[in-house]
Amino acid sequence: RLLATTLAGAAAVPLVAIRTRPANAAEFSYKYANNSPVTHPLTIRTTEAAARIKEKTGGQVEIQVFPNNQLGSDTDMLSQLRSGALEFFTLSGLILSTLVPVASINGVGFAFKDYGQVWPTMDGALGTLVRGEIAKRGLYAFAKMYDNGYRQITSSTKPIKTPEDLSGFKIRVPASPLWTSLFKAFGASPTTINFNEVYSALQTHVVDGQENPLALIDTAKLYEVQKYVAITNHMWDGFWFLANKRAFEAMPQKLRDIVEAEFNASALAEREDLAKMNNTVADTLKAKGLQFVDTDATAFRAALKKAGFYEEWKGKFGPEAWGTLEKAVGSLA
Ligand code: X2X
Repeated sequence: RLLATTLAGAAAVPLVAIRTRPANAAEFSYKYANNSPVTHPLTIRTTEAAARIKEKTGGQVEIQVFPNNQLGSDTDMLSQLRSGALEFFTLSGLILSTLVPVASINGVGFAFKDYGQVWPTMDGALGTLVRGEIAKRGLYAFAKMYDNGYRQITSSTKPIKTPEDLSGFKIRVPASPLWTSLFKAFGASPTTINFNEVYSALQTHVVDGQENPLALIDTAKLYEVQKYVAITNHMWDGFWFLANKRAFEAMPQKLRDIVEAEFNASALAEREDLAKMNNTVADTLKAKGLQFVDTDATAFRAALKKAGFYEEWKGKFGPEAWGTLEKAVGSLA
């Protein structure tokens, strides 16, 4: 009898009250996460995109931004994205390569001479090829990558001036076979550590150095725990803006178009921010006490060649992907 009463009571609740949202609630309430500091242009510009999306969809799409590894490490966030616990995520192609091997191709050492080669390549045929492979893994990559930057090597123990200085050097690298391979080819001793643990790993001397673009070295305050930075430009790295495909396709096409257009527009703005920042960030870091070391890229590149790095990765990526890269940047191996 108690059960009957409860059921009767439940049935008395008008169904329409359960199904109707308050007038101002979003139809799609999604999350976007990243590994970057709140002051980094990546976080600033994606946050702006989320605000524009809310406005342009009349509040139907609300995207909450979780920067700075608030939802965990890159590895954690990639799992969350795949399961659908997270709907949007920006990730370095090199780390994404643990799921989509060809996505690390932009990280081939010294592949891009300058940004004049980077953007036409990643917005062009090579980017299209990588996005095609990403789509096979339940994810969707928006057309425009966000810039991370050209990477430089910092250290707390000694200046790195030549490839020989890297011999046995304990350096943190992100979780990616290409990164480990690159620093082994230099003769260094690379350890895989996610970005959320880098500051403390440097502070406690688990490793003596790491490599990142100057914008991240500044915004993540790595200069507090590092003494030198060697300007090596050994690799260009960028972030794919990724969506969980199921979650993205749950939106009507009209909303999807707005979301993608706004995150793509913010990617272009973020690239500009970093280009501007590149004119000033070295002086900012010098003022904060970081000592700059110039290097000869030819010597570092020759060390990679001698170690068989290019031959190895040419074989791993295969003729189609490698050919597409070389068509854009010239002969590498
Ligand atoms: O983990 C890093 O070093 C970072 C922040 O540059 C990437 O996202 C690859």
